[in-house]
Amino acid sequence: WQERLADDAVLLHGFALADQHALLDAVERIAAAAPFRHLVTPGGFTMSVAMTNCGPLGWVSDRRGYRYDAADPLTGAPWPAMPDVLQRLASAAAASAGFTHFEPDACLINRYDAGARLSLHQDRDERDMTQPIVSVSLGVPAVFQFGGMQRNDAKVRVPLLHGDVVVWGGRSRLAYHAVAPLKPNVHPLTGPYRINLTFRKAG
Ligand code: MD3
Ligand code: FE
Repeated sequence: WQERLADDAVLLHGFALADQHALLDAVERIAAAAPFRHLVTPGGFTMSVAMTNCGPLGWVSDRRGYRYDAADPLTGAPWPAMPDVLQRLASAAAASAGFTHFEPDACLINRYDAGARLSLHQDRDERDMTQPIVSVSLGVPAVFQFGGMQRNDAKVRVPLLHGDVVVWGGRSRLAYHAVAPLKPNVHPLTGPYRINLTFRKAG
């Protein structure tokens, strides 16, 4: 079922369950070509979340800043192609939340192990803020913290479970958000990990 989290933010419970095996197979193949790595922030901190990407553009961070790049800085090669199953799931989820014709050109894959977290931030490296973001959660559950347009606004805690999909657009597109430190846990399909796929139209 669908749950409204905020203006233009919708949680689609279990939306990815029918594709769970295909999605995790795809993540494994992508990571074989573009391995998970811990990026460094412009401030010099190493992120606790391990990341890779697929699709025409990948999100990267280093001492010079955050940006989207067509090449994997680790190998110099283009990011692996976005598998059809991922592309179709993202478009279907967006459409189901009212955003038609969503064609992502970037899929950031975040891998959390116990203790890994994402501190409070906005997603503002994309060109067209009228395009939504679709996020797919797989494996170990996490607590997502959803705030407002200002860093200090109150936050709502939203548990995100295996198979959940969230679509953020419109008035929620620039909301602050974070992921609380992952509790040690095991999932039958991912072991100790939480995998999050974040689909964006970046270019
Ligand atoms: C709310 N990832 O990679 S996706 C990120 O679970 C990121 O790995 C989280 O935030 C994760 O930037 C959550 C959910 C998400 C993404 C974009 C948003 C929530 C958002 C943009 C606006 C508001
Ligand atoms: Fe984000």
